[in-house]
Amino acid sequence: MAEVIADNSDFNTKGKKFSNAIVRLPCPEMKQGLSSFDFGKPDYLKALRQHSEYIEALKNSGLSVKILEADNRFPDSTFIEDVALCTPKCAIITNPGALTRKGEISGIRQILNEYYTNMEEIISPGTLEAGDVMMVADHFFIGVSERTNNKGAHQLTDILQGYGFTCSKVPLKMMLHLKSGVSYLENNNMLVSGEIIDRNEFVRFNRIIVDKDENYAANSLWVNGKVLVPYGFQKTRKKIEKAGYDTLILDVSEFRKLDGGLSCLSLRF
Ligand code: CIR
Repeated sequence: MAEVIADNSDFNTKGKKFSNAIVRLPCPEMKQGLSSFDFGKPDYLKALRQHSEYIEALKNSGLSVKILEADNRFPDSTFIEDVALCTPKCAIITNPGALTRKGEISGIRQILNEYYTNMEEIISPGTLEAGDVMMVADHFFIGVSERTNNKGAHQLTDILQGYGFTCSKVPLKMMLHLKSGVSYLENNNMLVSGEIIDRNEFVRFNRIIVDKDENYAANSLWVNGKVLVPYGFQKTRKKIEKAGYDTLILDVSEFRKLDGGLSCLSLRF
C-alpha cells in the first residue's frame, strides 16, 4: 500500500485533465433499476431532460462527449461509470457485482477500443464496479463493497501496478460505492461523508466534510477545474465554493431515485 500519495500530476490545479466523456442515454426501463431508497420511481422523460443538461455541462467543461444509444435490456445501463475504468494508460472493463448489470459490459470493449490500445478486464470470481474506484494522481483507492469483492480489487491492483500505478483497498460497510461517499476534487481537496470522514487513508487530504443531511452531494464531480454539484445541497455547494471552485448545479433527482449520482453517469478520460 502506498503510504504517501503525492499529487504531482499536471492536472492537479484548474487545468484540463479530461478530453473525452462517454455517456449512455437512459432507457424507459430505468423504472426497474436497482434502488435501495424509497424516493419513488424515476420519471423517464424528466430523466432524459436531466441527462441532456448533464451532457451540456460536460461539453461546457471542454469534453468531447460520445453519446451511446439507450440499452433497454439493462435498466441501470445509464450508470456507465460502473462498467469500465478509464485511466491515462489503459482502460479496464469491469465485472459488475450486481447480477442484473453484468451484461452491460457487452459492447463497451469495442467502444473503448476507439480510444485505447491497452485494454484489460476483471474476470469472475472477481467482481468490480468502477464507482468503487477513485483516482488520486497515480494512486487508486478501491472500495470493497457489496459490488466489488476482494478478488476483483486484487485483480485491479495487479493490472494497475503493471502500468506503474499504486492501489489501496477501502473496506466499506454502508455505502453502495466508494464514490457515493467521497470525491476527489484535485489539488489535494477531497469531499468526504459518512463512514469515510474518519478513515485514516484520507486524513492527509484537505477534507471538505459533507453534512449528514446532504450526504448525497458527496458525489459531486470535478471536471477540468469546475465542480458539478447536485441541485438542492446548498451547504455543500457553499463549502466547495469556499475551497475556491466554480460550481455548476445540476438536477439529477431522477437518477438519485436509483442511487445514482453525477459521477455514475459518465466515463471521463
Ligand atoms: C445500481 O444500483 O447499480 C444503480 N441503480 C446505481 C449505480 C450508481 N453508480 C455509481 O454509484 N457509480
